[in-house]
Amino acid sequence: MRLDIISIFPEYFAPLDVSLIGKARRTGLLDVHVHDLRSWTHDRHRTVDDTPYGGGPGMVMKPEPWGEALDAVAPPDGPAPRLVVPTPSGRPFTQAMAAEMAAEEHLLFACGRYEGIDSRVVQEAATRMPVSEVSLGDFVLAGGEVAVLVMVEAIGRLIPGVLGNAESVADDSFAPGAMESLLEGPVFTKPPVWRERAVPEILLSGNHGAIARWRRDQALRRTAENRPELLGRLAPETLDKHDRKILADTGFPEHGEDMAN
Ligand code: ABV
Repeated sequence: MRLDIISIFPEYFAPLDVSLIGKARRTGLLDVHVHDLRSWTHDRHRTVDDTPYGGGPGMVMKPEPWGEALDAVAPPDGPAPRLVVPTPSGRPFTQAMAAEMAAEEHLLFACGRYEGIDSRVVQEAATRMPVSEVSLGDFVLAGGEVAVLVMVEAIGRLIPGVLGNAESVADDSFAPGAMESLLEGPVFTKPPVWRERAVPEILLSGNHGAIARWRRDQALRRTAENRPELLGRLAPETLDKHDRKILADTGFPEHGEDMAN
């Protein structure tokens, strides 16, 4: 898979040399190119921003450098990549979206700064390539760079061959179908007692049926506690009688903890 990233801070992407993604690049599974947006400016100050029409705080990224950058990295006469633009006003980025993007040949990430990129840039790009404006969550970053690092890691690890057998995608909390999208429960390794805390006895029992049941209980409890809205999305027939009893014990659906409490 080819990834292009356009940013005014190419140094932000040094982490892509490291660990899983770094290895995927070295083995040729990922071909990553980071571009400095300012290389498509022509003035002595390499200006990329200007004041917003209509007034208001902050600065907006000018369309001309972005237009030239997108033309250069995704030539109008060539095969079109998917353009991915992180913005708090985008669609929520999910594991399902990461899996779809992992199946693309070529992704082009555009990192905005300031109050965003002049809207005509995405409008025009969308006439010649698929565009996804995506949000990582309801918080505001200083720019799209860190969001792109997050997405590249989430997408990259889903490319066949990138994860080793030791890792493996199948039972991630949000892997489609994994534990029907419950959160994962707690995990333990040796030693069996650490600072007077014993590993739950059942995990040492060798009773694989009982272990699976215990893990599911833990997953249900943790999901009810931290992400009750996920339980609301479960098809009712995926919950057996024991599941329903565990959930009733947590107080679900009447639980509703929040910061106001
Ligand atoms: C992109 N905040 S994505 C550009 N959560 C600027 C801020 C920002 C993003 C996000």
